[in-house]
Amino acid sequence: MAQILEELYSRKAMGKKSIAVLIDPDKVSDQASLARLLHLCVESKVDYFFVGGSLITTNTLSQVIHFLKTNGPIPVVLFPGSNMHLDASADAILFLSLISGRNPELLIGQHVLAAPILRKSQLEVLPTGYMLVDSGRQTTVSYISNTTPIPSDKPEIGACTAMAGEMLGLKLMYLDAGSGAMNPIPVKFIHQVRRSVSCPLIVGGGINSPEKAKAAIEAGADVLVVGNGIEKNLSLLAEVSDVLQSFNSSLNVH
Ligand code: 1GP
Repeated sequence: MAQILEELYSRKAMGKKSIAVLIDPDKVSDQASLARLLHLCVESKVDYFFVGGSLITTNTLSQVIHFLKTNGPIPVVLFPGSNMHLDASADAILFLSLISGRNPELLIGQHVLAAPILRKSQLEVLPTGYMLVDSGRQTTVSYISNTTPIPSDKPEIGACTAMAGEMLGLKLMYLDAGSGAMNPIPVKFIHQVRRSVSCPLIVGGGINSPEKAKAAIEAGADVLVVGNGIEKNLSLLAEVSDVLQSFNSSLNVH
C-alpha cells in the first residue's frame, strides 16, 4: 500500500504543505528528551518523522524508531545514508538516488544491495531523487557521499536534474542544503525546480527561522524538513508549524 506517497500526492494536489522533523539518532541524548520532542511534534501537528542521516555513529536507530512508533501517531520514514541504516519497523523509506552527484554507489549501487531486503519488508518504498545544493560550506552529507553539490546560483542545473529524475520514474524530489547548512536553498532555486517537475518537492537544510520556512513554501516546497534548528531551539517547531498552518488554512483545507 502506497499510503504515504498517495498522501503526499493528494496534499500536493490541494496545495497543502507538510512538515517533517528530521531526527538524527546520534543527537538523541536520552529517552526523556525524545519523549519531550515527540510530544511537541504531536502538538505542532508534524506530519512525518524522517529518521537517519549520512553518518550515524551510535547504535540507537532501532531504539529511536521503536520509541516513536510505540508512543505516537506520526509516521516514521527512514532517511538512510547507506544500506546499513535500514530498519523494517519504520513505516517507509526514502529510497534516495543521489541524482545531483556522480557517485554510482549512491545512484544505484546501495539500492541493489537493499532491494531484496526491502522487498521482504513491509516498508513503503518512496523512490526519491535526492539533490544536494551548495550551502556555502562543505556539509557532512557532501563529504560522506563524495559528491559535489549543485551550485546554488545554478537553478537551471537543479531544474534539469529534477526533470531527468522524474523522467526516470522517481516519485519525489528532495532538495537538501545539508543538515545545519549555513544557507538554506535559495528561493529562486526552489522555484525553478518546482516549475520543472510535477511531483511533490521536499526541501530541507538550514531552515532555522519561520521566515525561511515561509520563503521555502511560497517558492513551492511541499514538504519542509527541519532538524538542526529544532535541536538548537525547540520553540522553532511551533513557529514553523504556525507558518504552515496559516498557509494551509488560507487554502481552506484541513
Ligand atoms: C538535512 O534536510 C535536512 O538533510 C534537515 O536539515 O538539519 O539543517 O534542518 P537541518
